[in-house]
Amino acid sequence: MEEETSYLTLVFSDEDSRVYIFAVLVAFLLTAAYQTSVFFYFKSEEIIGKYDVPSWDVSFESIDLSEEETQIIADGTTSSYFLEIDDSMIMENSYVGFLNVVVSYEETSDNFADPCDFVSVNLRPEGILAQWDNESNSLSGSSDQCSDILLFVQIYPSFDQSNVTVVSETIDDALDYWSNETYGKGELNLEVEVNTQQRVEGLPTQQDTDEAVTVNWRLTTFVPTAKQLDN
Ligand SMILES: [Ca+2]
Repeated sequence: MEEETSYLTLVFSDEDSRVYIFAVLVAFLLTAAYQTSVFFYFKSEEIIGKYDVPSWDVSFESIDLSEEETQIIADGTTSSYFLEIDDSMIMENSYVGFLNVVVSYEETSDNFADPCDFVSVNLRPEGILAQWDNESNSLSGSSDQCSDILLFVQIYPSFDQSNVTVVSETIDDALDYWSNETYGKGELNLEVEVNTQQRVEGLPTQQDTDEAVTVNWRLTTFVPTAKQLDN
């Protein structure tokens, strides 16, 4: 202890040594300060950068298009209803989301106590690009109670009218997924079969030979917009 103290005293008592130690100390502190500032400056930029990709709230303005057609379908026959979906029908910057179909009929024979006919419908899974395997789809149905038959087809993937959050660099990237105009374009074919039912079979005055069936196509299209969210 004595020796060390005397050694240090010796070192610090020497002018050159003091200058040298001071210079080394300053150099060390400057280097440390520089490295620390570099770390915090550039690393923090990098860390912030990772969370700097903006989030977008994508919302959809829905526009429903409706077309209706009524046909008189003879007993025991099948008739097709067609829906043509093309650019003239779909507004610019809008896309085809999904389709609802309502098939309706009533008993129109005027025969006394004539029961409702049997109507069955089948939407052929072809003609347009759609999510034909979607589990929400309802492509066929029937009724013998004069009740409406409801069908549904998911056309644009994942579209259900609710907002989605997208992380992307630009607004165009955020809207890119929601800007595919190939979905839903083409022609759909709904087959409708009628089998009449009558109260008394074979009685000429009670003949029920056909039925009027109305098909209402309700196509939901959408215009997507994106708004940047505060991170
Ligand atoms: Ca009938």
